[in-house]
Amino acid sequence: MSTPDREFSGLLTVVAVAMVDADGRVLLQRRPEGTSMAGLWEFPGGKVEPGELPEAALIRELREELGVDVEAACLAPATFASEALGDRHLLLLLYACRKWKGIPQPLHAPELRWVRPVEMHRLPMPPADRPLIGLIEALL
Ligand code: 9L3
Ligand code: MG
Repeated sequence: MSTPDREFSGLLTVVAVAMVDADGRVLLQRRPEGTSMAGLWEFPGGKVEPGELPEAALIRELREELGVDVEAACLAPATFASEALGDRHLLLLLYACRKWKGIPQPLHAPELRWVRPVEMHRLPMPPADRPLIGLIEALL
């Protein structure tokens, strides 16, 4: 059998980032049609591949999804959340980042939005992301 390890563990590790700009706004992206949780506003990121370090996965995802370059030293572990996902569990690791190279582009998402933490409460977000808002508010 060639099922990857993460299938056996039942745990799907996902990394995401709260990019914070000089005005204290945070970048959210809308999940595309045809994906799970389409239309919901999420902290950008994605799955950690087997054997990949979480920070390396996030650097890869940010290049793919937003076209920005981030250094590992600029990724501060912020908090985490878990969510039941069918017969598996999703573990979402959230990093905070205040420094990157390039201007974020919606390369995968239909839309990006810079929002104040208070505005996040009104946006529909995936269940794992929602409990992270409070920490981001406290951080800013
Ligand atoms: N997910 C939830 N919140 C997030 C991210 C980046 C991802 N901030 C969930 C949605 C999918 C799973 O994690 O169920 C994998 O994400 P992706 O690879 O589809 O981005
Ligand atoms: Mg993604």
